[in-house]
Amino acid sequence: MDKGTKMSKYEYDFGEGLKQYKKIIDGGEADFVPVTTQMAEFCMKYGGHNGHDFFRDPELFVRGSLEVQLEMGYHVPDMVWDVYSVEAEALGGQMAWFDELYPALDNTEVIIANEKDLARMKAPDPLKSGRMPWVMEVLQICRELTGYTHYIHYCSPINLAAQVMQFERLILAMVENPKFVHKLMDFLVEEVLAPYINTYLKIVPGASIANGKDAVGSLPFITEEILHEFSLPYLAKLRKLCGGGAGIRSDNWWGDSFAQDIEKYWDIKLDVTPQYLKIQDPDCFRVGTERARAFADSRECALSFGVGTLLLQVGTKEEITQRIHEYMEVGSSGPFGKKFFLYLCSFSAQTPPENVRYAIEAVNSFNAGERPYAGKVISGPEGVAPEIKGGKGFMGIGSKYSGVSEFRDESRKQIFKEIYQTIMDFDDQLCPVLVQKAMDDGEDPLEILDEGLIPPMGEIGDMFASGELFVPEMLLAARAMKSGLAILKPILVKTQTKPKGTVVIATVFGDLHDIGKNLVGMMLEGAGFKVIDLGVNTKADEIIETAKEVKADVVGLSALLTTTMPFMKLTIEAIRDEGLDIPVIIGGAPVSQEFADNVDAHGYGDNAPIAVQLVKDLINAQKEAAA
Ligand code: B1M
Repeated sequence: MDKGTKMSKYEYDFGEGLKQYKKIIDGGEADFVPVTTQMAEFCMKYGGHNGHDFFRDPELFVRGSLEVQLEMGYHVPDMVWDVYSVEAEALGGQMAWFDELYPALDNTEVIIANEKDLARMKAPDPLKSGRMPWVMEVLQICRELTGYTHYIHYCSPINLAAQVMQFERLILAMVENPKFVHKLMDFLVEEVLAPYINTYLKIVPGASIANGKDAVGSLPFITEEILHEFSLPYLAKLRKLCGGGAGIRSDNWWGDSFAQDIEKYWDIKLDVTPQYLKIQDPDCFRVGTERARAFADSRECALSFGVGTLLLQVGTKEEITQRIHEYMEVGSSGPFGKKFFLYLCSFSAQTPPENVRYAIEAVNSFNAGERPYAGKVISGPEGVAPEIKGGKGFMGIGSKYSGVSEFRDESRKQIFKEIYQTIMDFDDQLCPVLVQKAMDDGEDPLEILDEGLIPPMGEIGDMFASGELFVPEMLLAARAMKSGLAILKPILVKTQTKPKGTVVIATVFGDLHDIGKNLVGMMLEGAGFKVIDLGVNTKADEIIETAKEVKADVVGLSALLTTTMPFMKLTIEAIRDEGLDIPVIIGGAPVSQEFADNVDAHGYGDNAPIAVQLVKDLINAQKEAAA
C-alpha cells in the first residue's frame, strides 16, 4: 500500500486531526478540536459514482469516500453506508436502489409481522447474508488504506424492530402484544446484532467499537416509557453479548429537547454511550450549547455537538461559520473543553461542494485562533435557527398551531363528550361501545362522527403539533378513533354518506420516510376525508393514474430528504402536463412555504393539523367555485 511518495505508510493519511479525535475517544484530551462527519452520499455524487455500484463495491466505496474526504481536508475517515438497512436486508428484506441516493430498505414489505413469521426466521450469517460481508470488507479495506480501525455501525434494536415490522405496527404491538415484541427484540439482539458485531470484533484488527444508529429509537418517536421498556434493556443486553465493553454504544439519538428532564435524558445517553455525550441539531440548537456544556462539566465527560444537515446544505457561508464557531467555542470552553469534538451531521448528495469547504474552513479558522463571533451564543430556547426561520416547525412537531383548542366544545351533548374522552384516553375498547350506545339511543351517525369522533383527533393533532404528545400517543388515539368509526362505517355506507373529499397522498420517489405522511393520512381520515395512501418511493405516473381513477380532490406529497424534494416539483409538473386541475399540497421536515411557492404547490403543511386545514380550505374553495 505504501506508494513511497508519502511519509505515512498508509495510502490515505488523515494525520493530526485523526490523532486528536482518537485521543478523546480513548479518554484523553485533544490539542485542537477535531471534526467528524457523515458524507458518503456527498462523496458518491461529487466523485461521479452511481448508487448501485457505490454501495455494492467495497473498494469503490472506501476509496471514493476517502479521496473526497482528504481532498476536502476532513479529519476522520468516515464510512457511513445505508446503516439502517443492512441487517434487515440480511433477514430477507427487499432493497430500493437509486442512482444518486443512499439505497434503503423497501419498507412497504413487512419482514416479520407476527409470531409465525418470527418462528420462520433464520438468523443471518454475518459472513454470507446480504451485504453484511460487504460491510466487513469495507471496514477491513478502510483499515488497510488508512491504518484507522473504523467502527461498525449497526441498526439499534428498536430501530431494527421498526424496520422489520414497520414503525406504526411495532408501536401498536408494544401495547397490544408486548410479549411478542420482547421476543422479537430478543431474536434481533441475540441472533442478528450480536453475531454481526462479534464477527466484526473478531475479524477486523483493533476493532472495539460498534455504534448504533437509532433514528426512531429517540423521543418523540418513542415515549420515555418505551425507551425504558423496549430500548435500554436491549442495548444493555447487546453490550453484554458483545464482551461488555463501553465501545458497544448508540450515539445518535435525537429528541433531547422533548425530554421531561433533559439532564436525566443526558445521563441515560451517557449510560448508553459512556465515551462522550453527543447532542445534535436540531436539538442542540434548541436546548442551547451552554446548558449542555454545563452538564458535561458536571459529569466531567467528553462532549460533542452536531451541526444540522439542513444548515450545512442551505445555509450561507456566514451562517455555517457562525454555527460552527459557536459550537466549537462553547464546546471547547472550561476545564473539560479539551475533550470536545465537533460533528457535522450529514452532507447529502445535494450539498453544494462550496458548503462542504466552508464548513472545514470554519473548523480550521477556529482552530487557528480566529474568533469573529467570540462570545456570541445564538443557540438556546429563544434562538431562531436560520435554516428553519419563517415559522418552520421542528422535526414536524413543535410549531404551535391553534393553542387553545376549538375542538373542546363544552356545550356538546354528554354522549359526544364521552366518546371524545375515550379517544383522548386512547381507549379502543370503550369507544366502539359508546358509539354503539349513541346509535342505539337514536343519534344521527353523521353527528356522532362530526361531534364525537372528529373533534378529539383535531385536539390530539394540535397537542402533537405543539410537542405535548409524542408519535406513539398519536397512533393510539387514531386506533381508538378507528375502533369507533368501524361501528359507524356500515351505516354511513348504507345511507350513502359521502366523505368530505378524496385525497391521494404519497411520499415521493426516492424517499422511504413515511411516519409524517402516515400521521397526515390519519388526521385526514380522522377529519372525515377518504384517503388513498400510495405509500413511499412513489413515481409521478402512479400518483396521476390513481388521482384520475379515484377522482381525487387534492393530492398530498411528502418528502423528508432534501435530495428527494426535487421530485415534488417534477410530480407537480407531471400533474399539470397531464391537464389535471387537482390542487397539490406538500409537506415534510425539509419543505418550506418558500419551496412550495417555488414549485407552484397549492399549499404547504408545516404539520398534520395544518395539512388537514389546507385540504378543508381547498375543497371548500372548489365547492364554492362550482356553486
Ligand atoms: Co432518515 N433522514 N434516513 N430515517 N430520518 C432524516 C430525514 C435526516 C434529516 C437525518 C440526518 O440529519 N442525518 C437525513 C436527511 C438528510 C437530508 O436530506 N439532507 C436522513 C437520512 C440521510 C436517511 C438515510 C439516507 C440514512 C442512511 O441510510 N444513511 C435513510 C434514507 C432512506 C430513504 O428514504 N431513501 C434514512 C432512513 C431513516 C429510517 C428508516 C431509519 C427512519 C424512517 C422510518 C420511516 O419513516 N418509516 C428515519 C427517520 C425516522 C429520520 C428522522 C430521525 C425523523 C424523520 C421523521 O419521521 N420525523 C430524520 C431526522 C430528523 O428529522 N431529526 C431523518 C417525524 C415526522 C412526524 O415528521 O415527517 O416532518 P415529518 O412530518 C410532519 C410534518 O413535516 C408534516 O406533518 C407531519 C406531522 O406533523 N408533514 C406533512 C409531513 N408530510 C406532510 C405532507 C403534507 C403536509 C404536511 O401534505 C401532503
